[in-house]
Amino acid sequence: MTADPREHPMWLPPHALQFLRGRPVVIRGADPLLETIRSEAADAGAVDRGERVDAGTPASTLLIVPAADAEEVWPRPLPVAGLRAEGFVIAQDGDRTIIAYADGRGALYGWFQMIRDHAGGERRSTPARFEPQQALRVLDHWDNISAHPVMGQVERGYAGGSIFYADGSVRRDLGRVARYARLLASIGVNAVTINNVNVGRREAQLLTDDLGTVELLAGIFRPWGIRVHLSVNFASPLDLGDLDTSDPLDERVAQWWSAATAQAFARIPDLGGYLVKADSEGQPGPHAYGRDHADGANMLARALEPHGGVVRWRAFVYNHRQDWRDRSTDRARAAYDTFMPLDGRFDDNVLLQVKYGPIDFQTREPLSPVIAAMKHTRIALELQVTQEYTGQQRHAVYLAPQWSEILGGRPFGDGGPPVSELVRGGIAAVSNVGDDAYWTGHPLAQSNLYAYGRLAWDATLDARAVLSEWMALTFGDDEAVNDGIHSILDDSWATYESYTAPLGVGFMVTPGSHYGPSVDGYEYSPWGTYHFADRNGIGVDRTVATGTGYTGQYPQEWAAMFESLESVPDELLLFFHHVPYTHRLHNGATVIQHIYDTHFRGAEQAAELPARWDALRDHIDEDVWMRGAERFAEQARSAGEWRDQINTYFWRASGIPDEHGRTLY
Ligand code: GCW
Repeated sequence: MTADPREHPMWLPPHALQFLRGRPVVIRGADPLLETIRSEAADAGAVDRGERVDAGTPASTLLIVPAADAEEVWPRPLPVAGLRAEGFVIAQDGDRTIIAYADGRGALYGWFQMIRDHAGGERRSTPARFEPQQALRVLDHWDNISAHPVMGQVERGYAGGSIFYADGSVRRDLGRVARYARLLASIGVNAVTINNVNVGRREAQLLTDDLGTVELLAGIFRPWGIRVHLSVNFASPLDLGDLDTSDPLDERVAQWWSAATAQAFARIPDLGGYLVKADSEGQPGPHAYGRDHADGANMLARALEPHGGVVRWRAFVYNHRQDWRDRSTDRARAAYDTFMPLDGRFDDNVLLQVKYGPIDFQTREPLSPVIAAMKHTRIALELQVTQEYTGQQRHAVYLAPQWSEILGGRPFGDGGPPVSELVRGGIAAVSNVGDDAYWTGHPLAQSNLYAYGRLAWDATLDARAVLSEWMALTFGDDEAVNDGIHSILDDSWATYESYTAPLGVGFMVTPGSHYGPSVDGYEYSPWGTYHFADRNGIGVDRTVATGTGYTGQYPQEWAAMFESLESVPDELLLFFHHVPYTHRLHNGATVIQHIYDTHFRGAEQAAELPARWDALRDHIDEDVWMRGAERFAEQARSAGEWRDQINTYFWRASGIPDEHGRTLY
């Protein structure tokens, strides 16, 4: 595959596979994905030895065999018993390596694990067994075919246009999509949604007149074990068909979906299913007909069921035409209030896709209560790799520590299961990739894409270790780069949090673009995200005792922890409570002094980043370095703006000066 001159490689550039040159390889099995491995091996210059293993097989051979053959070709027993789908075992004996796989995807994932092992200097003298925690690991693209007048081509995309579409249709050259598919396979992603959840008229046609595009893209992803999903518009029978309704309980509507779905599967037999944003932010849904979300989701699920497809129905549903004067409405409550009464009513092939927090991908939010509450529904967790609220790929923010915290949260208390086990319907995330030369705008934002796949596969992986992996596979073995980027990214989420909205209150961003500070940007808005700051205090009272009652949506352990000022974690204080500026945090500081301290410190840390990046100049490709330098300058500037607006706003509101007499305006 030749690279577009305007495209820099992400991880796994050709030299990362150089160690395979001349290496004998035995690849056994008939799965079509083995063809992909054969051509990877050929590209890397490995020597194909066919399928036989005998006395003549060189000692240094790499064996890729079905798990059932392990005993025959390997001198010692391997832990292959009951290996689950997509799983594999890797072992080494002297110079010989074996990948014993469960199925084609297992073989492919084993291949990439072997490359990761090499880059990280990992030896597998003790055999290691790998199986994904989640069966579905999907990236959702918010790509439009024709550019949206306000949002552009990729909604909340910070890396240019779509890699799939240009000039109103699918791109003629899909080489980059193929390279993307390979990278996704290397991190274990096994599904991709190819269009935005806000489905315009043109995009809705992907399911009908433009199935050819879906077929084309599915064909590019297929050799990498990746199934394509479609975002569909609930009103399609009305908008695209010749029906006068899209009522999910109308037999003709169900028929329409069944027929359209059958037609789609006839051309794309491995289509993954549908993703649906219904009755949310202006998208159509079952409410127009007095039906509920279970009626809507099940109707689509029944169309998909005979073909093995799933419907991912999003729980991101709230009133976006709220009156700010109405203090009884709380956006955080909305998903639970809407969906909890439906628990147990969804068909088996419905996955309820829930954003990690109750509001909207904020830098800091408590976990969505829906995840623990809906015990009879398969929940899929939704993360955001694209940095809508976390610096828009102009600020370097490594999100894996946030995801680790989310996935490791235990809403039933320390003895209960972590989120990664409560979630049984898979992990989804919004992609951060576009047609930008560096793929993700900020070159370091590639680490988020990488880490997403790795954590969706195994939520217990250490975020810092994953970052090292990404660097080894991207920049090779260079200690200066490794140390330098760790020093930039390890605490970058905390740094970003410290100079933006304080203590879990969220938002305070410029309306519309969501970039940069605007303390009151959403304060009187119909979108329903408020901070309620006045001269005495700040925060949202979401307690059962005196507030909106939101804390009552959690299992008792967390409900009690959040309800009380004694036990609420500092970083979420203002999400749950309205307190005076003089309220003391567990760390001893008053709220107002904490705001000043974190904002001065955070902006200072951001101001140090350009110099840290400077130090790596001779170690990184010049163009990549230049792009980074541009971004770090912007981050330093923007962090200063955040600091000054937030600090000044709260100084003016509270009249309480900074203890250290630093500059306020
Ligand atoms: O965060 C909001 C974004 C919208 C997005 C929506 C969603 C696709 O601002 O742009 O729409 O979330 O998740 O549906």
